[in-house]
This record gives sequence, structure tokens and C-alpha cells, in this order.
Amino acid sequence: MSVHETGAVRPPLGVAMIGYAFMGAAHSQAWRNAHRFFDLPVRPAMNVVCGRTESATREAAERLGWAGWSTDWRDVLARDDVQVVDICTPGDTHAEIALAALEAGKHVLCEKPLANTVAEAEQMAAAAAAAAARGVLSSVGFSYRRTPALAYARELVADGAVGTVRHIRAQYLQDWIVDPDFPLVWRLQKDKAGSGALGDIGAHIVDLSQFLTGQRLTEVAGHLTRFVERRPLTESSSGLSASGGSRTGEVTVDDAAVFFGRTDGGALATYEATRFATGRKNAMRIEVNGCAGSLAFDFESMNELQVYDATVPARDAGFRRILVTEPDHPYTGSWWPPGHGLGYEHTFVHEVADFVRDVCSGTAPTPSFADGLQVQRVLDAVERSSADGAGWTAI
Ligand code: SOE
Repeated sequence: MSVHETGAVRPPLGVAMIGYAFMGAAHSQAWRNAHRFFDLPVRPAMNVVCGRTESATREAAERLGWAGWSTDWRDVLARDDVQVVDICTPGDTHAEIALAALEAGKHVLCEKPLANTVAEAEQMAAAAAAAAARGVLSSVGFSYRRTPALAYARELVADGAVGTVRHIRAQYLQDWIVDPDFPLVWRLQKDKAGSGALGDIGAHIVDLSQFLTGQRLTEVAGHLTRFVERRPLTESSSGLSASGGSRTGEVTVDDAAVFFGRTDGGALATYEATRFATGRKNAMRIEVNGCAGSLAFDFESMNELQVYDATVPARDAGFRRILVTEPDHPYTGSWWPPGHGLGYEHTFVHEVADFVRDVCSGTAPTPSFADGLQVQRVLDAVERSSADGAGWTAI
């Protein structure tokens, strides 16, 4: 039997990914699979992954499916076989890499949060706007927007399914550092991560609350808490000196954040982001209450959306569980038959597929760096509110 050339191979879109840990692995899965499940105008070529040390980066290239590796991200910006730079590093390097990549004419996909400070985010958003005028596009990786149930929820809200939004209630609950002996990794160091639960997971629910409702927060008040002040040092706690001979270092970020806000549409929003919700592994939950109904979502049941229609007679009303796996739900038609479900990694495949389509059509990808800047401003306002300590009233 002769083997027929599929002829399906299209001119490659060369990608360089900077960083290869948890997000690098999730993005690599997306770069490997997006063109296999979505009809894309070009085929992403996973040309080079960048890291700090040769042995680990070489191993990551082999394991994650990258054709080459480099220990200097600046080198790859000069390569003619790189059209896209995908930033999967800790937040302290996002601005430097993104600004250089945009300057070099590379499209940029940058993990969240956009930056560690508002000042950096403002620089990035301004550079992105200028680059877009030259046809160089960019996006920030709030991947949960591309969860089918949340993309569908946004459609329902936009179609008026809940009516006027009165409440937004968002939580992001994890428990991976409840053990005080969990080491002092980069996510627990302000100079690397910018903030703790607030920016790492709070950023997601701030973005989602605005994405689902089309409304923007105009003011917030909040409180940041740290439960464990010092943790064991590891090799990744580089640059930290053990004090007093103890092999521990100071935690410099929040462990938990609670805050509330008002939107430009008059809704009242409450948020909780914590890494101390013992037993909750990745419980990202959001509920929207409106005059005509409500929507509720929990990422630990990520293929389902709870919908309440207040226009139904009370005796027949109740939250309906919609299994968001039909061919005409967002994204799901490209995967499996109804009921088979998707996982965390699929949100990144959707993110990459949309980004590639936008880059090839010259369409501004979403969320933009400007959207990322808006989230950064909310995070900053929460930090300032907490630092002021205003609002606490003794009982
Ligand atoms: C935190 O543990 C984290 O890895 C976030 O950094 C990611 O953005 C989120 O998708 C999963 O949890």
C-alpha cells in the first residue's frame, strides 16, 4: 500500500518558549496539539526552549518536544525561525523578556500575572500597543477564560440570561503550602513572584469576574494575610541567606487574600484567594447573581455549569447542571463526543489555538496586555488597601 503524503503540512510558525516548569509543560502540550485538534492556518514549529542551565534545559527540550534549546533567551530573539515568544517564567522576568521580544518583532504570549508591578505592566501595555501598530501582537495567558463552561457562561451573561448583575462571588482555593515545612519556592518570594496568593491565583478570579460580566472593577478594599513567616530553604531559594544558622528563609508574600469591590456596572464583587484552604486542591469557583438568574462554576467540576433561571415559576425553578460538552459549546466540538469531558490542559490548547489564529489573521488576541494591566491595577489597589489597614473595626 503506498503511503500518501497528506499535503497537510503548512508553512511553520516558529515558537520559542522561555521557561519549562509547570506552565512550560502545560504550554508545550498546547503547542504540540493545537494544530492537531483545531484547523489552524499554520503549523506551530516548536523550535527552541530556553532555560538557565544547559543540562536541565536540554532534558526539558527532549521531554516536552522542542527541536532545540538555549540558555540565553536573548539569542533566540535574533533567530529568523522564531516568530512567537511564549513567556513561561516567574513574573520578575516578564517585562524584560516581553519588551525585548516585541522590540525584536516577535509576537508574545506571556503567562499571568502580566508583571510584578503596575509600572512594569504599564510599560508592557504601552509597548504592546506600539508593536500592534507594526503588526506584532501579544496576549496575556489568563487560560481559564478558555474553559468551555466559562466561555459558555460569558455568552449566557452577554445574552441577558442573568439580567442585571448584582453579585459576583469568586474564590480560588488551594492548600499546597498548608504544611509549614513546605520549602521556600519562588512563588513565596516577592522579588520573584510579585505577590503570593493575590497575584498567583487571585489574578485569575479578578480577570474572570471581568471577563464573564463585561464589567470592570472601579474600587476595592481588602486584606492580605501571611500565616507562615519562615520556611525551609531549597536550592531554588537561591540568593537567600539562612539567618542565624537555621536553614530557613523569610516568606515575603501573602498566603491568603480576601477583598471586595464595586464594578462600573454597579455590581458588588467578593473575592477569596488562598493557599490554606485545607482539602481544596484547585477549587476555582465563580458565581454571578443577577435579577433574572444566576450562574455558578467550580473548576474541580470543570465540565459543568450550574444555571438558575429566575423567570421560571418558583415551583419549577432550580439550578440546572449543564454538561458543557456538546459540539456547539465553545471549543468542545474539536474534541470528544458529548459527556467525555476535558481537563486543565485543554484550556491551554484553546489559548494557543486562538492565539495562532489571531496572529495569522492580524487580529488583536484577547486578553490583551491592557487587560493584564487592568488586573495588575486591581492587585495593586488591594495591596494598598491592605497596607492601609483601614476598615477594621474592633468588636
Ligand atoms: C498556582 O499553584 C498555579 O500553578 C497558578 O500559578 C496557575 O496560574 C494556575 O493555573 C494553577 O495554579
